[in-house]
Amino acid sequence: MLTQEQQLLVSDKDTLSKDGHYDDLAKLSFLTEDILLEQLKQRYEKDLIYTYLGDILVAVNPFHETSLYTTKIRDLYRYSTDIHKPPHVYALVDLVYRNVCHGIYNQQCCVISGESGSGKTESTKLFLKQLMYLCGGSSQLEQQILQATPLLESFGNAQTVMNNNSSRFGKYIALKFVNGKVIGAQISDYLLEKSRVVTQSPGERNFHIFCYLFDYLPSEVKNMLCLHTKYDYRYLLTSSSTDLQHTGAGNSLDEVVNAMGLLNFTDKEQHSMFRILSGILTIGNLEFSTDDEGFTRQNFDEEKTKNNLVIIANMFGVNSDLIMECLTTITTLTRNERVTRKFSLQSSQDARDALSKHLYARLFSWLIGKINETLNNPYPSQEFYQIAEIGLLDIYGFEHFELNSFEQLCINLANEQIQYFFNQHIFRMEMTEYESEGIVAETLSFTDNHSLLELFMAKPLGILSLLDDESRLPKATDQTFVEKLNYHFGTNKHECYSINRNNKYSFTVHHYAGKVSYCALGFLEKNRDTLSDSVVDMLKNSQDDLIRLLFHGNPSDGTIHLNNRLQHRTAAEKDARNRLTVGAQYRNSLQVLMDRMCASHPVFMRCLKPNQQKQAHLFDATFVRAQLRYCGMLETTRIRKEGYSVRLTFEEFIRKYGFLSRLRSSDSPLNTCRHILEETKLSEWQLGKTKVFLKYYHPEQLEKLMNKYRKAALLIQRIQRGHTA
Ligand code: AD9
Ligand code: MG
Repeated sequence: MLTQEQQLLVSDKDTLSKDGHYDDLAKLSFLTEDILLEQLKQRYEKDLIYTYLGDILVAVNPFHETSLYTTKIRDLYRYSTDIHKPPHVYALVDLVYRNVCHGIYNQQCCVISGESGSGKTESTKLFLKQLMYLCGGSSQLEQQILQATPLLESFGNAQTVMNNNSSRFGKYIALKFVNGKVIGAQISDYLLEKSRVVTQSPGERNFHIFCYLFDYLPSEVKNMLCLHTKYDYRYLLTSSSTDLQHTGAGNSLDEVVNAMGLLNFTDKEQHSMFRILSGILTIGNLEFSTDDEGFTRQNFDEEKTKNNLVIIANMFGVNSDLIMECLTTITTLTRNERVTRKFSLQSSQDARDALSKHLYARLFSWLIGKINETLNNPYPSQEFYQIAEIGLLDIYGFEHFELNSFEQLCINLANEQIQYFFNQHIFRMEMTEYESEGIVAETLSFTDNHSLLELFMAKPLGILSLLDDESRLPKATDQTFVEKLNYHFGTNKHECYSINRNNKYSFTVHHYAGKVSYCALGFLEKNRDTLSDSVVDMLKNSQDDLIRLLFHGNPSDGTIHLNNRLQHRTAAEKDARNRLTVGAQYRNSLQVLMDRMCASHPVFMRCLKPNQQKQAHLFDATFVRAQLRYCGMLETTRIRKEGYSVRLTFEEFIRKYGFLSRLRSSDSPLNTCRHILEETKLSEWQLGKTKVFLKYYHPEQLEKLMNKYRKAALLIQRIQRGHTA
């Protein structure tokens, strides 16, 4: 039997590979869901995890190390013009990179989708690494771009029941190129699941970085940070799971510290970061007790609590009495009179956890801003250089747990947006264009999720808007929010919504990937996401430069910079943004992402999860079938097979491929295109009113012809020069 590497190295001239499996399922003459599933299964069993559905790449997570990424294979997909190379993520990289080098598309994006644990982040890493390899692989900037990943993963990923290294934030990496060389990168992040800092569901963990502190820090540094063992911290044990053994997912602290060094984080900044992390863990251990009236006691008698308070004060660079005051009382200014009220036990616990979540989220945001500062090389004006961009989208996958909260709602909304974008591209835009250009093609139905997006996004009657309304009303509760949703969307008023009659806090949304019941407890608070003024003031005046900066205080020296986003935001913008709820900010950031993607030429990669047990060599056909179904994979394959996914205006086509034929100026653009196409001897193209319609495999064939013509032209030139010399 051939090894995986050999299987790939055997370049076949047919899409039917040596073992009788199809590399491109759009080439099958007869296609049903069963055939699609069976082909994927047979390939998966041979570790052929990649398959084409036309120009869409499907990857089935192998859940084990494979030999698919050796240097030999990396080289095989380097500047490859062979259209019959077996499917691979590297083939996708080669394609987008060639598009950059040949100036074919100036803005492209690679959209990697799939449910949680299906392999999006791993694919993104493989993509990025190969892309850097193609453009040189040795410059400092290329290394810095690659190093951003372990750093972000350590702060933004965590173990969930679906994935041991689950992304708890979304990211879009935009890479900029000039003449095939990478000249800079920018990372945009989407809603970090900060509630994980203070609580985790059963079987889940806090962000990796907290565990790394204990697994990898030398004991003298741990002593300096007043850290004990990981079993001593409530924030690490909230999931009732006491198993905090390293799962091998993610990276090591050494890698993270290395990455920080390479990305220009100073020692002082790194030290501050560790102190903040230690302070967050310790504040989680603060226990409160109540006085006779049921209010939180301001005096901590217990020795342990006193000690913790001293550690927190030390780590955060603030006064310990002030911390106590902030977490046990609230002072308001009414008619020029300061009124201080005592907190209930619950309010104190909430204030403590809010502080931890905000501090961590701001630290994460600063981290990204700082990375962006390093990766965003100033470059001479665009007027002189053609800058091309490749965007890479890696968001959190669709989630459906036993208990789904506000975070799952946001995560699933992002996945709905991506599915909508996919549908728009693959189906709707294609069909609209056939119609207007008078092209004959088979019409295909697909599951449109537009109505679901409306359910979430509509103003004023959408889930997010109603949540905002409730968040503004002082008397509103999570229950009144669900009542409003039930009133507006329940009892068959909206096809994607149903009421849960046995639970007043619960409602069900019919997502493209299945029904999800959300528990609205905590929705209003998570959406408001407020932090008391007194806590902000305290941290603004911290002795620690980094903390002061995170809360927009004044930095005392130049080593800790404001991140880009903060720097460039005017004071007015800052105020406006500060007032926006989490839902509203998220909606806006998704809109910006969509606009950006719509302006790009997209390539799609669909990751499939073979089983729910995260196991190697196990293909659960029912589970995979469900994924194929909700992603519309069968319809996608059909439209790739029947449709014309490449559409170029006559002018674009002539500009790109005019070289392939002798052009006559008297011909109309339409006739010129016809002339070129006839000369190439390609089949199955169509000409519309203003555009050439090509099959997904035509550009590769045309490029191959172009290469042949270029070589011939060079040869003729050389011969002519030889004659004249
Ligand atoms: V989530 O939405 O962020 O929760 P992802 O990103 O889709 O999810 P991830 O890439 O993290 O999933 O993959 C999950 C695990 O599958 C990884 O930690 C690897 O152990 C495993 N995996 C994924 N892709 C590959 C691969 N190409 N080769 C080997 C893989 N293992
Ligand atoms: Mg991920």
